[in-house]
Amino acid sequence: MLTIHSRDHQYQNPKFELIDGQLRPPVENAQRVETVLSRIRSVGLGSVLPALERGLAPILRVHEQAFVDFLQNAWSEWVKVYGEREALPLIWPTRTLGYDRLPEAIDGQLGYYSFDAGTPITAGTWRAARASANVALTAQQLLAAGEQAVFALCRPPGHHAATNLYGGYCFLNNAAIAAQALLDGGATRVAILDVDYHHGNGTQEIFYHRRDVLFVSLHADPRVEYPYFLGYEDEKGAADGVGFNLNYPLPWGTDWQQYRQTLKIALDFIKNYHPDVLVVSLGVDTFEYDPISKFCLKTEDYLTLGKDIASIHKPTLFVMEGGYAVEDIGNNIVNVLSGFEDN
Ligand code: OKP
Ligand code: ZN
Repeated sequence: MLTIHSRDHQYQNPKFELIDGQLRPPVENAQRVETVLSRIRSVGLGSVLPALERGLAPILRVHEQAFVDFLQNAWSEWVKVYGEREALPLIWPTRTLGYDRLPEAIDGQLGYYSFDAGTPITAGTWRAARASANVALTAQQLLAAGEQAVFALCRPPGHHAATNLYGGYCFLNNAAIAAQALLDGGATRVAILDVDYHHGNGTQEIFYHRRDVLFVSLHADPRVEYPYFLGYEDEKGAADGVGFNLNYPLPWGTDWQQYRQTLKIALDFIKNYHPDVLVVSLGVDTFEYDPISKFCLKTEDYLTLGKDIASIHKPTLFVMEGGYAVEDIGNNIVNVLSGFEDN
């Protein structure tokens, strides 16, 4: 299987992130990609190719222009006021506070365009986020040209980023951008299977009113887990999209046997949708030793996960999302990909 990769991921390198009441070394760090890359090379998964620049057009098919402008300029606006330290929001337009005015000050704009304070913007965030989208788009092009499966080694991740919101370490929604590009390149129906531990609220929002993209997600129950406010089973899509959004919240402690029962149901549903292409939002933070998560999948289970995904026989684009057990993320990701290949 081909892998697409960009060195520019390293420009997202915050010194700290705000997590659980502390400023701590970021769990979403550059080492994650290096571990995956070295595992890909040591097992000989296939060639690793660089990302091609695709410009803003495919990004703007998914994200609002003003949001993209904001991401591009946020750092320089922040530095003018506070100097070169991580840009973080401290106020949000929520419930009975106004919510539809875009303030002029950077502090107000950060709140307007974000949904958490755990996602620092740094000097290189925009460069890294753009490169990550290009990684997904380069993989998408190869798939459109006839590859059966391609791995987009994206960082920063994307599935929490919505039309005009960033958060959850995500700025641009790589999987959604690739899915839209697949449609624009001639596909009629695209299915997205999100197996990251966290609900892909951004991907859900982007396609919620549409039936040309089916979004199916298995994740920790938002009643007790981030992102808390979306990802419930009664969110089934709206307007034309009713019936084309499927959430499977699972309890803390879910192991492979329980996970797989739900996965089979999800894959059956995807198969009956008859997609031209499958996009997998591939997070491995379902791992038993993930530092921020509470599922119990083991390294060998990821082989079976890949094999199960292959069983629906669709051209498949794997887009990397979360996974924070830095030592193991390489084995876990590559197990999904090699399990897929030797099904
Ligand atoms: C991004 B992705 C831990 C709080 C962590 C942020 C989670 C972002 C996950 N108590 N909150 O979906 O892997
Ligand atoms: Zn996650």
